[in-house]
Amino acid sequence: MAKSFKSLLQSPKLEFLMEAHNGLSARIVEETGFSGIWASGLSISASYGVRDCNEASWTQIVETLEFMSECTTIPILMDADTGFGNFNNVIRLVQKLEKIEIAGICIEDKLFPKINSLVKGFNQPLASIGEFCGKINAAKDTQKNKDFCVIARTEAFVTGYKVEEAIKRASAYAEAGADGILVHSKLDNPSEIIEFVKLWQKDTPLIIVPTTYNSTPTKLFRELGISIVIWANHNVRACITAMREISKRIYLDSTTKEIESKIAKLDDIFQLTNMLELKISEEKYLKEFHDKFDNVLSSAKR
Ligand code: SPV
Ligand code: MG
Repeated sequence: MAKSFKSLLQSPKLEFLMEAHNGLSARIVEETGFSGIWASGLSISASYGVRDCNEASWTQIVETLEFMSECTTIPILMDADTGFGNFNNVIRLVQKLEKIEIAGICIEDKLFPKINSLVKGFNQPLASIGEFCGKINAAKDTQKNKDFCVIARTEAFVTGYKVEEAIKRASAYAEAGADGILVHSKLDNPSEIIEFVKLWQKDTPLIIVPTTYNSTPTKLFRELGISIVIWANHNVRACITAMREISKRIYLDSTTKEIESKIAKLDDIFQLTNMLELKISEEKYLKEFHDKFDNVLSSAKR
């Protein structure tokens, strides 16, 4: 997994990660054809019904990732927020993630507990460059798989700094060993990203999250030489819209007749959760039991 994520990161072509927030959504992302998954902190928190400010514990998030990992065969990049504490928490996290075959982490240069970058009206203090570089070093020193990726995310623009600070931070993170830089912006246009790319002189690949500058043509990201675009929260948002619509219709109609054609069939669930494999295993492992049981039944009937 780590190797295949690293090749996405380093490929000369623009690649895409799609958000998932549990095993089912992860499987749907893979089935759609995406080459990788963004395990979004916002979306996983929202799916638990909590805020994206480290209200869910890191072990609760890792448990979700374990299901996602088991359900898929494409790499998962974990949105690891600030690393859930200091360098030592980052070490513990990387140790656990490698065991469940997560391809890499993305850590951001804010302070624990963080607050989602796109929420308005909150202070978003940044970590010192030195402390954040220590987390990157700790992650890189801990990983056993040489391809496990550590993405350093700078929130300089999000917290109101200009491009010079974003470049200073990203350069320090690249020098500390980050495999990629995620440069985030909350503007509704790509101007900060364009300014950043113009001044970026390192080879370290760049990742962006165009949630707010979503009307920018993808062609521009290709021209800028961006490595990966993350569609960060669109599956959880799709779920909210769909669940609201269906709940409301059933509530108003007191029947499901009208909406049956609009929702997934039960067979779809069985296929997504691979019931066929259970049938095959049952034939393999329970055959003897069934044969005996059938004999007992038929002699009882006689
Ligand atoms: C997430 O998906 O949790 C992210 C991206 O970190 S953002 O919500 O834009 O901060
Ligand atoms: Mg996040």
